[in-house]
Amino acid sequence: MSQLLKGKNILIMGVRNKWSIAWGIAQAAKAQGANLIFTYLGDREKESLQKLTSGMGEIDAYKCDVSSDEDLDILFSMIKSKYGVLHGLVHAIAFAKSEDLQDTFVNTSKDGFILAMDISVYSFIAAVKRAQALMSEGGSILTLTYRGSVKVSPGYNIMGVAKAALEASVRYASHELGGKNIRINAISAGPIKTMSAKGIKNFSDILALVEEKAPLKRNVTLEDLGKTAVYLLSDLSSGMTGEILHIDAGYNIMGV
Ligand code: NAD
Ligand code: IMJ
Repeated sequence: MSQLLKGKNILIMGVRNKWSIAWGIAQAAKAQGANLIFTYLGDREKESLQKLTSGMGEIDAYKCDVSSDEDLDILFSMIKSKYGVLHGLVHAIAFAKSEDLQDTFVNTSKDGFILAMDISVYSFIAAVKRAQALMSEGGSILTLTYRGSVKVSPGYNIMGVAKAALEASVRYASHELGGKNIRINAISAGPIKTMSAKGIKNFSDILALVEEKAPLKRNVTLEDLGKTAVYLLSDLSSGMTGEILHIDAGYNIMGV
């Protein structure tokens, strides 16, 4: 078995349960020999993470609500004192008020806008700022986005605007950190049934449509995303930064 991530300290932010994209990425990275460090949002997520990682040996996990600068500061100072160096960061976090994903886009409230941008975009910038200070041997940072950033996906609303800002943030941060050999990319994932897709109107119709129209005639899996994340986190992608990779069974290339 190859060990593409052997000896690399990789921070994974965004595991909520076994369906989380972050968990798919964590499993793939672990299989390639990475030393994983996790963050969780609250007690519920902590318990679920403990169950998931119980077979992985000793694993560090820290509480981090990304809306709290204090949580972020404590997290990265703990990582600095325990590990010294960070090689990878996976940001798989998004949140908007459920009413803003149900009402019409033009009814987005100011506080709903600020919340979605804070949790789904600023958290990425805040984590990158702290992570890069620990990436003294170079590094790879990745985040998750969705096609709703560039095409209208009814109901995605403020999250589409947030993902557009996230993708632009990937480009601006890549430009600034390239000189330190820190690469930053995003995976634009096809729809996957996670907690963040639960309760979304017509989600099974969307999955069925992708299965019918996508070149690969199927939806993507956590394994598809995990394998791409390993590529991005490893030296295999050494020449790539600032990129948005579509891992969507080819759906995005289709016209009518
Ligand atoms: P998920 O619900 O499993 O993950 C979202 C995570 O965000 C959870 O772990 C949750 O605890 C965390 N989170 C929310 N608010 C937080 C806060 N204040 N502080 C810290 N963490 C917080 O769902 P997922 O689908 O795995 O989502 C991961 C990423 O993938 C998101 O950025 C999402 O937009 C993106 N994405 C999802 C899909 C999809 O169809 N599921 C498609 C493309 C992109
Ligand atoms: C989310 C809303 C509307 C349409 C959607 C989605 N489609 C897909 C998603 C078509 C694929 C899932 N996605 C890509 C997300 O980024 C989801 C983010 C999200 C989901 C929720 C649901 C529960 C809640 N707040 C949320 N905030 C962000 O209260």
